[in-house]
Amino acid sequence: MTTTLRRRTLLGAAAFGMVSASLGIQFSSARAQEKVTLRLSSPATPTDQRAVAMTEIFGPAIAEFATLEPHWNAELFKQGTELEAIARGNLEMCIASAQELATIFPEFSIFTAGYLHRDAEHQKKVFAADFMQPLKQKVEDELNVKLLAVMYLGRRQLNLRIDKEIKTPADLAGVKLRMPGTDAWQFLGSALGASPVPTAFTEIYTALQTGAIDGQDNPLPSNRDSKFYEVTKQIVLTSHLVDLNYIAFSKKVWDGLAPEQQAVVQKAADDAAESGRQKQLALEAELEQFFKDKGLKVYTPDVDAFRTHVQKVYLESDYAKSWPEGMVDKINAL
Ligand code: KDO
Repeated sequence: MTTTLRRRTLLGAAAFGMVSASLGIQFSSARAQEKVTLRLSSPATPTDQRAVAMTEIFGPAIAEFATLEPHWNAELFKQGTELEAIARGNLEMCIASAQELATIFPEFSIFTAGYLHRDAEHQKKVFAADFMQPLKQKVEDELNVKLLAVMYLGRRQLNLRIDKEIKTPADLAGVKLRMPGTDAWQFLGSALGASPVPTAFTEIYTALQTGAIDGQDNPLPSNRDSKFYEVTKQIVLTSHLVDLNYIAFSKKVWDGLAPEQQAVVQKAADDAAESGRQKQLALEAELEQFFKDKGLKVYTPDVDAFRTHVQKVYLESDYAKSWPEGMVDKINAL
């Protein structure tokens, strides 16, 4: 129901965006010499490796004909509203999650399922696979958004302010686990065995500090960047989601670029994603010690128990009914 309503509103917005798009193209060709401004909005911190890659690699690579204007910490648009802003023609770029896309295109919920992607390399292969093409095309045709590249956010781990040792999903019963606001995220929290609480990324620190939540889940680099270790006691290495974001680009702006410029934008996105991926992987490998030095307990639970439970919950869910036929097998086979 939520998905249907959101889909109608957004696809309407995209149609409106198309009208202003044609105006925009005339406008931009009239001013062919002027640089395009690409406003990018994301809740990521400026020190996040995705942000660093966009600022240091993507921005300079397109500088001849476009200016990247990034807005971090959700300063321009609230987390989860960015795709709508692009569809309406109010924003040019964002770093979108599959969970946000799944609110409009239910088939994207496949990428929100716990223990599906194996690692960063697998995630990259899935994005490049033939079976991904119709999904990308649908987003482009219906929402006016181009998904240029997949960014590796990292393996999500539980990060709790409570002392209780967590070995299996049963140990999370009653634990108030912050998850982002969309249904697919909330579902992941329940699938882990916890009681999910919707909270925006920018509000996590205070919610942990005041005890409004018992914990949150994010990859180790995000936990360090946002200083969650100051207000939590433990990290449980569940690795329950090899998380991704897509570099999302306004189709309206894309269509106004010359083919050579489009090629430069595409390469810049690929290069930024690759650089961010490598840096994020390196950080994940070294940060366990950082958190231990900060006095947190860091340990591995019974990951098989989590995997078995979470996969079963997803396969039996309504989400699985929206997944393209045979896609789980194709993903697993890669
Ligand atoms: C989060 O809200 O926990 C999350 O990690 C979800 C991601 O999809 C992404 O939006 C991320 O926040 C932000 O980019 C902040 O790092």
